[in-house]
Amino acid sequence: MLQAVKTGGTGAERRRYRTIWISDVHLGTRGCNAAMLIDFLDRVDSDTLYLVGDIIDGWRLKKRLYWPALHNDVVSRLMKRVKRGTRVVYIPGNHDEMFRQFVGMNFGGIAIRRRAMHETADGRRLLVLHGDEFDAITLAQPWLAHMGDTAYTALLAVSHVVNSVRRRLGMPYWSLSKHAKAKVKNAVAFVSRFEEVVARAAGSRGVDGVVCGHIHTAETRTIGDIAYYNDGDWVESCTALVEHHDGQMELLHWADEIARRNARPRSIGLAA
Ligand SMILES: [Mn+2]
Repeated sequence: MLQAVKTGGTGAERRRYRTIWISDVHLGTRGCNAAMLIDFLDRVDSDTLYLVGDIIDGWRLKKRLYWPALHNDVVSRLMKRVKRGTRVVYIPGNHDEMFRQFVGMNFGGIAIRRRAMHETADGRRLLVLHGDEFDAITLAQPWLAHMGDTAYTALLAVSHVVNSVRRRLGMPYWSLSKHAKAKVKNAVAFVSRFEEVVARAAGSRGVDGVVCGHIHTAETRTIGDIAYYNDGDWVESCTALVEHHDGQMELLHWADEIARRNARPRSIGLAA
């Protein structure tokens, strides 16, 4: 059940979960939806927070330094969480693989691990990993890597413009890549193949389920007898996976949450 606690800064009620998983934030890139992630972090809390990889985009930062103040705000909110007593586990992905050299260490209260075993409140064992370890097996890069960095950046730029117009019109956030992905048959095939490969690997380790990220496609489904969870990303879909205090899992679509919060009748005067 949800418990709410008063927070100091905003005075807003923070929804409290047992566990939160987020990944694929890509701090250091224009694609990162830092504002929406900050909104999320200011409204939810948890006993444990897993950062499931690609939090900082070291690949892109190497090419060109892009680090707006909002990206610092994300980092400082994460550090504040550690200070408040949240257990934070950071599992570096392929874009932040520079942190993999610190696996096994603890930095400022953040445990850096290659993978983790999470036990849910209802006693299920979940393997937590980023997911890029399966790129070789799935014999395909994620659809976004496949279409190329430049094309993806262009797609995000278009999405950014579309969404700033929509925001001005009071319309909810719209994910371009979500629609593009659904229309590309290869992408759909890749995603389901990735999900099956990850679930099979988890099954061979004798766990009840797996939590990953990497392919920017949020999902909760059962494959065979394995629970497959993908927490999505904060570039396009803006999703998080949460565990309630009774062990029930849920995917939060934060753009939808914001839309519900801001729900108001569309003004009649708007041009069609
Ligand atoms: Mn990745």
